[in-house]
Amino acid sequence: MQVTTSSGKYSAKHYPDTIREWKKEGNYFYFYTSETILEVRIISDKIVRFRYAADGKFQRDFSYAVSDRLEESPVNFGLREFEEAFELYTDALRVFIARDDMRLTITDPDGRIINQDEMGFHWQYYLQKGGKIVYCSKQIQEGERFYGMGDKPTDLNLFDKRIENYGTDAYGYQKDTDPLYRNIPFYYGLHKGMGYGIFFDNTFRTIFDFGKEREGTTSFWARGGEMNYYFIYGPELMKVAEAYTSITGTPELPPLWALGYQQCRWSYYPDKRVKEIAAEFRKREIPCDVIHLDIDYMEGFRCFTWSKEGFPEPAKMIKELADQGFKIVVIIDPGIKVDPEYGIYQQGTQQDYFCKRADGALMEGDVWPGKCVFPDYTNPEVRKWWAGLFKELVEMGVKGVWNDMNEPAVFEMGTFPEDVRHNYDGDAVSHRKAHNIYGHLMSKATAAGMRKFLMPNRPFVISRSCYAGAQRWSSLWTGDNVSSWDHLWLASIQCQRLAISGISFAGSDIGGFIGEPDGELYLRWIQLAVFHPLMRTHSASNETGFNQEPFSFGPEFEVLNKKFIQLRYQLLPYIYTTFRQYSKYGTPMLRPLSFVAQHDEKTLDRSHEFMMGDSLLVTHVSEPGMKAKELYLPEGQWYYYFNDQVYTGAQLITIPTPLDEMPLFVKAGAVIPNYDKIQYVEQRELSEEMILHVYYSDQIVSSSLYEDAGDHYGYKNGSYNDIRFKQTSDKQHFELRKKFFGQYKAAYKRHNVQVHGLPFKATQYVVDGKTFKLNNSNFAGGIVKIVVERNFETLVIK
Ligand code: MIG
Repeated sequence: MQVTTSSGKYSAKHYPDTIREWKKEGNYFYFYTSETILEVRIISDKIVRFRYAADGKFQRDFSYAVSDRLEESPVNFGLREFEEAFELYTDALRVFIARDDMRLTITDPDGRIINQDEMGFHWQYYLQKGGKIVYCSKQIQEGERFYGMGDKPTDLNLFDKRIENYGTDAYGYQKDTDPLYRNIPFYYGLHKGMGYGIFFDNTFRTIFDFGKEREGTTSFWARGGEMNYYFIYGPELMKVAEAYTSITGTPELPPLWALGYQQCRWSYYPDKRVKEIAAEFRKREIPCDVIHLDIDYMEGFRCFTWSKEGFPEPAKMIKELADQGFKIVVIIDPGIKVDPEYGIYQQGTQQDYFCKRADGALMEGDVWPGKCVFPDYTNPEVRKWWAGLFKELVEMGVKGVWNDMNEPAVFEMGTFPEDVRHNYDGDAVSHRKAHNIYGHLMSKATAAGMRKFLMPNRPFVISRSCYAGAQRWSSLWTGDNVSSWDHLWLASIQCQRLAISGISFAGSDIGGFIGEPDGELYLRWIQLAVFHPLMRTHSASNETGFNQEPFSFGPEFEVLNKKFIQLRYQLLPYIYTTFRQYSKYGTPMLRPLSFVAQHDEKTLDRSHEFMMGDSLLVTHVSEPGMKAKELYLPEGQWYYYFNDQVYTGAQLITIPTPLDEMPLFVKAGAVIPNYDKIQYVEQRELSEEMILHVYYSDQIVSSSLYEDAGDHYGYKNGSYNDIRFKQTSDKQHFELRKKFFGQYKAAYKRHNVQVHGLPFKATQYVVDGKTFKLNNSNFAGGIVKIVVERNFETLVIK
C-alpha cells in the first residue's frame, strides 16, 4: 500500500509486506518480509526493543544513549503462531505482529490494548539528501495523554502537538518554541490507567506528532538511520520513568555542594568583583556554595586560558574563595580560536582533531573568540584529548565546568552545515547524524576529565545541549530564558518534563537570563527554584549593569530571598536523599501530578503542581500581586508548610500567597530531615543535631534519609547510611520507628525530632523503652520537640 506519491524531495512511502519466515536467537526474534527485517529483542518482561531494517540489513547496533550497565532479564517469554499474527509474550506483555503488514498490537496479559500501530513501520527514500526517512505511526487510544520529550516549553500533556529534536541555540525562546537545546526522543502515553513509554533511539533530526497532523494518530520519524525503539510498559508512569532511566543510565551522586545555591552572571569580571560578590553573600549571611565564571575570565575567549588583566592570579583567587567556602565553576565552549600561537589550537590542528567539511576543509565559524574550529567529540581519541585539557584547571582549584554553545551554536550560520563530517566512534557520518549528540559528547568528555583529575572528589558539570542519557555525567540548565512571569511557569514545566525524561539534575536561570526581573518576580523564582535540583541565578545584564543577586532588590526582598535560600539549605538532607533515590533507581526527583496520581483523571492535564521527592508538593506563585493560588492536591492528607494546617486531597484548594510564603505542602506522615541554618554545605558538619520534622498521621507512612560524606566515592564501598523511618501512630499515641543500615559516621550526635500536628494532648514520651515527662520546653507553636540520641530506634509520644 502506498499513500503518497514521490515529490522532488521524497519518494513514495513504502510499507512492509507479508512476513515469510521468522527465527529466534536467544531473546532476539527476527521476522522477514521479502525485503525487510524486524528484530524484536525481549529485554525484560516489560521492556521490548523493536528494530526495523527497511533494506534488509541492519546498521551497526550502537548507541550514545544506552547505558552499558543496561541488563537484560528476560524470563518466561516465547512465541505463539496464529493465522493472522505472531504473538510474542512475556509475563507482562503480549506483542502481536500482523503477518500481512507487520503491524503491532501490544496488550497486557488480559488482552487490554496498551498500544497499537496505525501504519506501523514505513519509510521513504530521502531523494534530496540520500538515505531513508524512517517512520512509525500508532493509533491514539481514547483519552490518551502524552508526556516526556525533554525540555520542550509547552503544556505537559503533548496531545495535539508536534515536537522536533534538532538541538538549537534558542536565545530568548518562548512558549512553544521548538526545537530547543535538548534532544530527548522519548515519550509516554497514558490511557485507561495504563502508562507506557517509547524511546526512539535515533540521533538524526526526529519529529514526533501527537495527533496534530492526523487526528487519532501519533507518529514519529527520523531523517535517516533506523527505526529503533524501546517499548516500556508501566502501567505506572513512575515505573516507566525508572525503566527509561535505567536504560539510558543514572548519574553518580554529585558533590553535595552542587545542590547548594549557585550564583552566576555574564560575567563577573574582574577577580575583584568575584571576591566582592562572595563577600556580600557572607556579610549578609545568605547561603551560597558556588560562583560561576562566564566567558570573560578567559584571555580573548580562548578556552583553558585566563585573562591576564582580569584574572592575573586565578589559583590565588580560587584559594581565597575556597577558604570562605566557595567553589568555582568555569565556562568552556566548544569553539577553539583560530590562532597559530594558541596551544589548544596547535594541538588540535596537529592531531587533526577538528571537524571538517565534506570537501576536507576545516569547519570554520565565528563564535565569541572570532573565527573558530570545533573539536570532533564524536571521535573517542578527541574526547580523550579534551578530557586531558582539564588537568590544569583542576590543579588551579576549579571544581566544576559549565559547557555552553554545544548545540553546536555558530554565529550567523546558526549551527554546522549538514555536510560536516564526524567520526561517530569509528563509523564516519555527516552532521545530520551527529548534530544531536555533539553537545552530549562534549559534556561527556568534559565530565570524564573532571572526574579523573578531581578524584577522589566528585565532579560537577553543567551543559546546555545533550541527547538522551546525558544524565549519566552532566546536569543542565534550561538556556536563555527571559525575566517574565510566563517564563517562571516555563521553568517549572521544563524542569518537570526534563525530570521525567531521565534528567532530574536541572534548573533554570533564576530571575531570567534576558531582561530584568523586579523584586517580586525574582523572589517567586527563588521560591520555585528551592525545589529544582539545580538552583542557580544567572543573568546577562552586562551592558545595562543591572544586578541580579538575592540582595539586589532592596532590603525587604533580601530578607525574603534569604529566607528561601535558607530553606533550600535546611532541606538539603531531604533533597540529597531524593537525589540518591534518583541515582540508584532512576526515580525522577520532580514528579508532575499525573505521575503522582495517574488514576485520578483530574491530575492528568495539570502542570503547575509537582512533587519534589516522596513528601513535598509545591507550586509556584504565578502572577504579580497574587493574593491566593488555587491548586489541586492529590489524595491523602497534606500539611501546609508554613502553618501546619491540614488539607484533604483529591480536590482543588485555595491558599493565600503572601510574599513570605509559597504553596508548599508536606505529605502527612512524612519525616523531613533538615540541617540547621548554614552558609555553605561544609558547615553542616558543625552541628551536633540533625533536625527531623515529623508530620503526624494515623496512617502507616515510611520515609527515608540517605547520608554520606557528600563528596568522594566512599559511598560506593559502603560508607553511607540508609535510614528508614516508619510512623505508626494512632489517635492517642504517636510512634516513630527507625531502622539504620550503613557504616558512615555522620558528624551529628543527636536528632532533634519536631512533631507537627499531634491530635492529642501529650504528656510523656518513651525512647527505646525509657519514659520521660514532657515539659514546657518541649512545646513550641503547636510542635513537640524532643532531642534523642542519633541511634534511637523507637520514639513514642502519649
Ligand atoms: O552567546 O557565555 O546560554 O548562559 O551566559 C551567548 C555567554 C553565550 C549563552 C548561555 C549563557 C551565557 C552566554 N552564552
